Amino acid sequence: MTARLSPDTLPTLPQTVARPGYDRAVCGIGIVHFGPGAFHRAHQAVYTDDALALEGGDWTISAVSLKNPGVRDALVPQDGLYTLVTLDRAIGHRVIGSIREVLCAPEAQSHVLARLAAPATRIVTITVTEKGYCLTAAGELDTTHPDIVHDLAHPETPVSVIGYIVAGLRRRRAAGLPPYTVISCDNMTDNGRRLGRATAQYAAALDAELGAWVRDYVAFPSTMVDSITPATDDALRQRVLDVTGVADAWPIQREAFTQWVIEDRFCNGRPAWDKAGVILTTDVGAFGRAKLRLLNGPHSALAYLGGLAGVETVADAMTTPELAGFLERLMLQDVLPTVTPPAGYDLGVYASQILERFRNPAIRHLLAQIAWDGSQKLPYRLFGVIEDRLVQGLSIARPALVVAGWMHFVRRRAAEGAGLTDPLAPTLLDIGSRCDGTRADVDRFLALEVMFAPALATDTRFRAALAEAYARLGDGGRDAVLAAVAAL
Ligand code: CS2
Repeated sequence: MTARLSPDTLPTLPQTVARPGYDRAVCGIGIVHFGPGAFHRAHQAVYTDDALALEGGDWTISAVSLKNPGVRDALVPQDGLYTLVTLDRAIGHRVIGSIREVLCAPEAQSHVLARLAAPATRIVTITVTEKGYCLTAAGELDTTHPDIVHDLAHPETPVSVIGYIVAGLRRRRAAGLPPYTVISCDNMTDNGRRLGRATAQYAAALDAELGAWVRDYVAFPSTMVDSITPATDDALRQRVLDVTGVADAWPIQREAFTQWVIEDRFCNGRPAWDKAGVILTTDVGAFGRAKLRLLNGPHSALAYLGGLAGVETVADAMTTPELAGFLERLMLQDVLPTVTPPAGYDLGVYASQILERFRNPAIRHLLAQIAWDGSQKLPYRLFGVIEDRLVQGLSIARPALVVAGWMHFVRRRAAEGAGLTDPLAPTLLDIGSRCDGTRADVDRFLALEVMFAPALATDTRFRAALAEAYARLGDGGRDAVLAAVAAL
């Protein structure tokens, strides 16, 4: 039988596979992470692994899933170890050791709450994707969200990430302990500010004094996170087995490029992340907007327009001349003028590096994966570009084609009876099934208030551009889509 990756089998790995450069047994847990999916394990856990190797300290991670036991089931038998494969011209293999505990919250609630309340816990990091924050289109806490309704009624047995953060802070305050820094690592503009406001709002709804304490003493730095991380597949599992000689139930793959910018605002210490390549700065906003608009927006453009054209991966879309040309024009002509460069940045160089990363032939990044959760992602990635261009009286034909592409995508999924991975799936599929290919379809989608804030949904230029773009895409089939992108 093939041996499993574990502390016992680590010494048997070939020398070409890097391993944790510190004694895992002596580094205590100092970070609780919510949402240990592929991105966390490709990104923050790796920076922390580097920081531990450089400076040690009690900064290992307790990784907490809010719903599914999958990560716990895969990683507990491996004592939290997993393999990271970096895909570039040269392929790198490395075992990451920074995760020391893996919990599934619904089955370990008191353990999670005790971990949050422990004096040694000084940072909470989060990757729960946009939908996990339970915010309205205006960025406020959505107090009608079922998870928030539940948590406000049962604050000691929460289900939402904000519910957990506050339950932990409440215990710490009662025990006279300092709070932890809470770090959102999801792709949202001003993620820290949004999370801080929503958390304080939730805490105040439970107890006004607690709300004030959260506002005054808890740090919520904003961040920009970046590293393209395709979902794990069987080919990766096989590669890891072939290279390392041991089985890893859940290895992770990502591109070699990685970036993490954190607003330098911590209320209870931090690991030596700066020495591990993290940029600490006073203004993350410019980095976040540049990345969301120049990388994630174009990613979504490929996901919907490329997906409708029957293209499977980002790299394949980049070798389809009509799509690649459209993408470049979208980035350089539409998005770039709306972005203020972070200090010392040349946005032209930044954009061409992103295009180069999209072309990486070593990565099979499925467009279908990026297409998930469109109702949550598009507002952060694209609507700001549209709003800024409208203010300046500039054309929005190309960004509108992306939104119209998403509408055709939803319509097609509904027509095919295929599901949709999106928290609004039932509503979206219902709209999609009522679509008849006319301008009225656009109105049906625009009525979705949780996605389209009123100011945008009622803007006549936006409505007209969308209607035109929707018509341009015709039946949403390959020929019509390629002709539409080539014409703009
Ligand atoms: C992608 C991102 O799936 C998606 O929506 O746009 O996950 C993207 O790959 C990362 O943000 C890159 O840092």
